[in-house]
Amino acid sequence: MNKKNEPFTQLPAYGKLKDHYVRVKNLHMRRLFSVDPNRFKKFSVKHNGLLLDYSKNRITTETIPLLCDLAREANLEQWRERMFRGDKINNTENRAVLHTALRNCSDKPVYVRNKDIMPEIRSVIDKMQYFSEKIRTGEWKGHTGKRITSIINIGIGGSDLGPKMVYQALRPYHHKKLRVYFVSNVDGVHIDEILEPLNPETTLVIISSKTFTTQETLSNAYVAREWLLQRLNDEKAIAKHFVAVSTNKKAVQAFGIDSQNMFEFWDWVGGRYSLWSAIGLSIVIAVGSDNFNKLLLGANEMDEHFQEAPFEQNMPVIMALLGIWYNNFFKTESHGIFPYDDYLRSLPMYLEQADMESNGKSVDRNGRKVDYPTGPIIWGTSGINGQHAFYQSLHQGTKMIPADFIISLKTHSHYQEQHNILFSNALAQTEALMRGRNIDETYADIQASKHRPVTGISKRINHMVFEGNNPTNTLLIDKLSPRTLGSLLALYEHKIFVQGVIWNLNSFDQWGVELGKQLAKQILNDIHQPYGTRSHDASTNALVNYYRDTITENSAIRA
Ligand code: G6Q
Repeated sequence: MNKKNEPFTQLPAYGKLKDHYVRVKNLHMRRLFSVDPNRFKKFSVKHNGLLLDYSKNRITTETIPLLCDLAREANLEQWRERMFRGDKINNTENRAVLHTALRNCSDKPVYVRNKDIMPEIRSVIDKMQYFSEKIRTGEWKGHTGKRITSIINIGIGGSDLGPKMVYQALRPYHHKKLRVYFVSNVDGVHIDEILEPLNPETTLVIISSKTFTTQETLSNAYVAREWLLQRLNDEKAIAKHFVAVSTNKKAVQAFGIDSQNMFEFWDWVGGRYSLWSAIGLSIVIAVGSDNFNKLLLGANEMDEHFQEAPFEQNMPVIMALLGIWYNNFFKTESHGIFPYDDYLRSLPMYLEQADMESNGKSVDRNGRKVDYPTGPIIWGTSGINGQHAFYQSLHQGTKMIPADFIISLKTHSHYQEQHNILFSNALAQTEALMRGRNIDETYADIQASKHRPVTGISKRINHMVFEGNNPTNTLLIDKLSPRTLGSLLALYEHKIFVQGVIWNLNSFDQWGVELGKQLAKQILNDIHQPYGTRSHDASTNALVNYYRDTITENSAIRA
């Protein structure tokens, strides 16, 4: 919110950006590069093992200062300060937003309700580390005296996507004798497939749920409990094979888990920002305390950069402002995330939640309907696979799709030439998206090609031309490690925060997921009734009844 509580579209900088947009919207980046050989130098920033090259964007030297003015007029500095110091900026839930405190590596206190929360945070981290070491060394034994070799994290949304993505990303740092599985879907085949090959005697189940009321998670947790008890035949086994991560002590106890085996976190940690908390327990078990601390450190270093660097050199601020530039001026609708690092293959899915659950909102923090586009559709997949799938549309479709290309400089694999191929492909894509290929170049390429078609070139030529001028950011990571990953994830978190401030949204609630949950309960109830339902619309009634009839028929056949 700015001082006069106006929408950001009323700010003076917005008006200037509108005029600026008219001047630059038709400029081609190919030309901008040809007239300014220093473009890379001007439009790139480096921090903590990350290099952001944003020169392949549709901007001139005027654009970034104007966008930074917009951020200043939207009071970004004040909002940033308010978040870090623990003000209740999640106004609809009356909560502070302090995932940054979870990775506070300094000795600065952080206050919530006049109490320094750092000692509590450190004590949970210590407890996680102590427990994880016992699992990693084999000191913790299962009910029958065997060491734990498999860990299942049962959780969904924020209690799944973050830990799963980090677990995959840090594969080279895994404990060699431990394997972590993630169950989220309430579709029984998910848990079935995971449990089937496992031995309950050597399996530890982590139930990760902030509220401990989530239907999918609890129902999977009961399936796992049943599976274990059927095989080990002793309620006492629960204590050795089940732990919980939650804010809800009572519900954890009601499930039968001793509070000694519960790892706590707090209402000021949003689900999708919680991998840094005890929700990261599966990560600590897999990669060890030192590596988890490095993950926190990397994030903390990005937090500091975000707080201290001038906007013009501030990585998350720049990425956020470029997003605003396309979303609100060019009116693009989506943003692609293309990691050219197989270990980051789940990053797009993680960011879909982080971004779209935070900023996919049409009412501002004061409850007023907004009249400007807010959060874009975030999507993507691992880059090289995408090239053979949907990149056609990026190059020659009718929609402009700004995108981030994320590439590691050094590989963890033994196959350097494979990495060279991967790297070349990533840069070839950003170059092609920026430059395109005009008609003369297309003719020349065809002439030079060994396999040139002898006849009919003129009929085909338009299909082979690329207009280019498609914007991309290139993010180079020195090497994917706990520390660089921490920085990368915090970078995106802050990007999302900055955009939320400018759009005047509360990025930390998620009311949009409630209605469906509520209706699902009603429909489940209808399915269990002995008669058909008439309480919904005609479509929903018919579909519910069709399903009900099918399962009733099936059970009659089975009986
Ligand atoms: C994230 C959301 C949501 C949440 C899940 C799981 O910000 O709040 O994705 O993480 O619904 O909730 P529980 O952890 O409470 O089971």
